[in-house]
Amino acid sequence: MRNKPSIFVTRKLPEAVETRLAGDYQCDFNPDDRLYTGDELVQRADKCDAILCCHTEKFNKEIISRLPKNVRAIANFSVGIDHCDLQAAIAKGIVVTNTPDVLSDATAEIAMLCMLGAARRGNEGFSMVRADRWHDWSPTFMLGKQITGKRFGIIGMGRVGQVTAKRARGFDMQIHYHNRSRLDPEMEQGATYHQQLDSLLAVSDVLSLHCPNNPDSVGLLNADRIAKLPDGAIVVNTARGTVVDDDALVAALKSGKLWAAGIDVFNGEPSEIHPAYRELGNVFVLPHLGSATVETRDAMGFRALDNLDAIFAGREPLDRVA
Ligand code: 8YV
Repeated sequence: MRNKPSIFVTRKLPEAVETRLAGDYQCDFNPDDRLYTGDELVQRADKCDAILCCHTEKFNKEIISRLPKNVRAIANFSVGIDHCDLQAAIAKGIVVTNTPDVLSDATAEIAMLCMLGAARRGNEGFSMVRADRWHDWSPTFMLGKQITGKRFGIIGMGRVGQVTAKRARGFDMQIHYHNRSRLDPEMEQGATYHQQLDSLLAVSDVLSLHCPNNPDSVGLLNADRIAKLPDGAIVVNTARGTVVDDDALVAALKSGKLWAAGIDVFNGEPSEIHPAYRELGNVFVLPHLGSATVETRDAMGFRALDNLDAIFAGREPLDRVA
């Protein structure tokens, strides 16, 4: 009988996912969940047929070019593939897949948490109670911004953007969006399309970022664009830190141009984030928890495995990105 294909699994995955992996493949697991260096990634790929990795492993041009010939596929445990040089993978004949759809609900939930945390001063309130600094109540105590009925602007109306719009409608928010192309009316669900980004910015009481990290989106939310938001707007980022110019966002949060920001993803995450995000009261921060639910992480693992199963059965994987 032919040996089972061998998979290098770069991070510790949920138990149910590792159980299925162990049943169907020969696996090089990472039980200590150590973050491998680029050299280690190349070394450990030595005998595997495919790599199952996360966004924490940077498969850049250099690393991909050094991968041994036995590597047929890189199955990402993520929807974002900005950590993977797709052109380099194509040049080497390596199939790359991702895990769309299954994390849209979880990420939209985190976008709502970030929005509410920012609007209702979640960071200040939480810190006050925990540090035993809450000793009074008054009618004017810690007033926040109500979001019900306000305008919710979305940059990037893909899968996550659309689910987030649906959740925001639950707060009677009016949905506006900017996207490369306009959605069909049944997907738009009454949302207002803005072909020009500037026109979206002008009406975004809450601006929520849902675009991928690519050359077009790096630094997209810069000082000029922040200036076009309504005074007192709220910025929510559950996409990628790279979409934001941190100095510009911090300046606007300090000056009062923006009311607050709710941020789940950062430039330099996890440890090299802009220091002001740890200090400013009007920033509600989370450590990249967008897809971090039991249900979603299982689903992401199974989706990555479905892709590997297809590849090794000689079928086209559902989520091929290269
Ligand atoms: C994932 C994400 O948890 O899927 C993505 O692109 O940003 C996250 O929600 C992470 O990337 C897992 O590798």
